[in-house]
Amino acid sequence: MTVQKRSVLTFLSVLVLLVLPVQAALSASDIPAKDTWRVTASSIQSDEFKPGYLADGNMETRWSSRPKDKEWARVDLGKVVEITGFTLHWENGYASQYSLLVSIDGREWSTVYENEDSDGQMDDIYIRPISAQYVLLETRKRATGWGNSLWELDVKGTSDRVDISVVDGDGDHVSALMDGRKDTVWKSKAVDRAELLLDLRRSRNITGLRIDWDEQYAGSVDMAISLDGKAWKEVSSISLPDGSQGQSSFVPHDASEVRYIRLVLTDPIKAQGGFGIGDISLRGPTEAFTP
Ligand SMILES: [Ca+2]
Repeated sequence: MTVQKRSVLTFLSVLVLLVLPVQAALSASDIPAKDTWRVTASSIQSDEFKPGYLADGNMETRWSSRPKDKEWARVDLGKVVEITGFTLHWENGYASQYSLLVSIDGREWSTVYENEDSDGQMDDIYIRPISAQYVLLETRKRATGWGNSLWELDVKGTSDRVDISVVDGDGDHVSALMDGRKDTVWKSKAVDRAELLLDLRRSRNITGLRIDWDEQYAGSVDMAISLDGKAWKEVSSISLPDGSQGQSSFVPHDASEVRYIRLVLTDPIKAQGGFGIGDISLRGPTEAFTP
């Protein structure tokens, strides 16, 4: 090979190295269509409950593992994308304890979400955005004697992310409000009233939300919803019982299409004021509002 050819090749390979990450970054915002995913699982209950049925877009087909606690299902999305969350549509045979892990290469995994007390139905999960190609659901404990069974698993991309802003009360770590973790906490300033605004960025059928409190819970929570961010409808108002530190609150409303959610926190439990929230998660129309 001549020096000239080699330098052209070197130039080309440098060019490829420069161009590839840009392409990856551009394509990272979309989650590939489900019919291109490859789904595998630790086991099936029978041929009627194949792994692929948890990602066929059909809510009448499902994957079910054999009736054991520690089972798994793995999705290969086909390329590296930015993942911002998941929606798990459980069948009655759900896992009350499970973890979600992601990986770039299918070998090294990072745990991005852990649930110790799922109530089944739909788990709508938001995480700190992370690049990955593979998603792994690891079940740890079943809620029933049946296998672990999912009607459908959705993976959220950048366009599904919820924008949260603190209108009143300010405070640090706003991103901790919806990162799927209770141990990362948003704390407001020492105020008697805080106001949070959630923009779901498209209208969704939401029936309320769950708030996982830090030590400084709010004695009262008011919730309003809007489709356009201008016309608001007050839909829910709850009072928290004494001793709600570290507990979860459910703020329900009648099912309706929602894009914006406004939460107003008042009655701080401490004289100096201030509120703390570990996580906020959304509830869908099939959810039963029992803690
Ligand atoms: Ca299905």
